[in-house]
Amino acid sequence: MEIDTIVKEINFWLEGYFKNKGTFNKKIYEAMSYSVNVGGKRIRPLLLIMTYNMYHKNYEEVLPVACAIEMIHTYSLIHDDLPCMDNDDMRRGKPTSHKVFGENIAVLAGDALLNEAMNVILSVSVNDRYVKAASVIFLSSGVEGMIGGQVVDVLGESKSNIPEEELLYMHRNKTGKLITAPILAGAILAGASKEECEKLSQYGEKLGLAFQIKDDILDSTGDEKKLGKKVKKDNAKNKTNFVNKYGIEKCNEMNKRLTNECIEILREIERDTSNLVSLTNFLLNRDY
Ligand code: GRG
Repeated sequence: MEIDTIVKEINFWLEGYFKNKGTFNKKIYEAMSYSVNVGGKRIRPLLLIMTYNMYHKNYEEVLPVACAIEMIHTYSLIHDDLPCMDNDDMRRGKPTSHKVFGENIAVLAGDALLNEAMNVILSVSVNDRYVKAASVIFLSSGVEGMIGGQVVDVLGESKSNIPEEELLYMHRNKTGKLITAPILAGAILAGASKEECEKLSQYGEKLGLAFQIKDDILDSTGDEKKLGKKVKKDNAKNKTNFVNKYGIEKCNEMNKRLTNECIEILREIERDTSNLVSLTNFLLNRDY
């Protein structure tokens, strides 16, 4: 399985999805497509496909579900960039949705992507596994997941040093849940055993935390052009993150330790986990 080939297939599906859609409402498809197709590493759909592919070769069957998660992720980025949230001008190397389409259309484009993700998943759901996978995905992006974490993030803006427990809650939910969800959904869709699902969930939780720590490291030391977004935002807002709480060195150590633990868990699964191992290592070493 070539990672580049899958990314191309994901991009092809996502580009095709919005083509020739709409009448008087055409603008909303344009805005949705703009943010989805302007770039992005496609980590979440890749995680779903790679997990599913450990069990079955025909990953094309679950490609729409994988792409639906990318729609949910993109909705969260559009809303996160709004003036009432982080107020960012650049995302994925291009002007943010509200800069291009205005705030009203950007809000609607985010809402519409979440809604469309549900439509996509429902339209391909042929058995109980899809219902279970959908439940994982929508619980993870909701109040007990991504939105819950974002609430703590927003409320934390006025506090300069939030306790470790709250910081972990914030990141496990805001970022971590939407990293674990595609892994678990991929396993459920593939019919993985309960034990394998448990192991893959543990892997996802550690990967999600490592992903956020790396995100904080890149926010502190990364290159704005490579990242395609503004850096050092947390310090400007006096917001607690892993780097300003523990320092770069400790964060690098934590990141390496979590990555090794992720790989250990993958080794305990008696399947070909080599693609997930490669992706895990890529996420540790990435500079964008
Ligand atoms: C519902 C009003 C309302 C707002 C929702 C839920 C939410 C706002 C925001 C979620 C917070 C958020 C943006 C989390 C994502 C954190 C993160 C590390 C994003 C970057 O992900 P990458 O690196 O980005 O995978 P690319 O661009 O590569 O896909």
